[in-house]
Amino acid sequence: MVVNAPKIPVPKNKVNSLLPFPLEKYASITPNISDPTAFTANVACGEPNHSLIANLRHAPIAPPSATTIYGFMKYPKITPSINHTQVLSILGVIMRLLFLTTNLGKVAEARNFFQRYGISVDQLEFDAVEPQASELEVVAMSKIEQAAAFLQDSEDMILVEDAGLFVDSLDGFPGVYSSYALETIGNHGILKLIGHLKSEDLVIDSNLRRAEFRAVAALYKDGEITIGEGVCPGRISHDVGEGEGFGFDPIFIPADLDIDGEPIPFGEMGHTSTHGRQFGVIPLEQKQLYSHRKRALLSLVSKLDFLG
Ligand code: ITT
Repeated sequence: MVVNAPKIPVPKNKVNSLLPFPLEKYASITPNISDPTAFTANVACGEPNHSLIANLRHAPIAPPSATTIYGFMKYPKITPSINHTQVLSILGVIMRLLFLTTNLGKVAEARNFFQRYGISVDQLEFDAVEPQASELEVVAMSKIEQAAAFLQDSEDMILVEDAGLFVDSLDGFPGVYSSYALETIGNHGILKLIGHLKSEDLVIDSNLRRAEFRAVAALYKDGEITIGEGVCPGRISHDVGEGEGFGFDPIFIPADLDIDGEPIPFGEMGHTSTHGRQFGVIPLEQKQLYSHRKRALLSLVSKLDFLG
């Protein structure tokens, strides 16, 4: 589908790299049918193979006057499947996400995750009231509602994410009381509580000490809230392993993963493994392969059309 090239003023502050010829020289603009927020435009002059990539805020079939062009750049290959976020990120137009959390470890993981989408993550800190609820999702939703009042730029997004460690033999404790448990009894306290659960047999030992991290992530954008959930099964170690990690990382050993990145039962040899090491002692990049937070964010992103 080809529409006539519109004459549109270019917002200079959004221009990443302007091609050296006037807008009237466009030959055609080809909307991206699979993604109504993006299109490519071929240029009739200039160096061969140079294309223009722009961003259409509304549907491609909208009249040209409804078009917002964010910028232009040399793009040697037209990629029909390019999506809104990729266009913005190529153009250097960064979307901003405010992460409501007091935990810098969580901010680092979210930054690592969102950078591939061209989304910057800033920490948002205020005294949020945390409801004493038994569901992580209720806590996350309540925080989003409180944080929405602080939004200064309506283009920004807000992220909250609530996680907890659930130990099988303790009926899910500390669960939603994870922060409190960490502050009071700490990692050594958790080890003491299950200190009697051990076996020479690694599979039996692992099953006795089975635990999982769970995370619920909620993202607010344009008045809508999207929720994603993630789980990371594993077991509690016998000692505390210090390193880059935070919170319960020093006592949590994730289950090995199969070739598709899915957790497998204890006793089977995994395609990906920490070889019995805790989250606390492995680098962040490695933790991301297993992380409940990463899984919650992936599930969230899969529900967001604009991230494609
Ligand atoms: P915010 O609520 O301000 O975001 P928080 O540290 O209280 O920060 P959570 O409520 O999500 O974060 O987490 C509850 C506890 O579980 C807290 O003590 C965390 O340190 C710990 N925790 C969460 N995710 C973790 C992870 O990936 N690794 C280790 N511990 C984690």
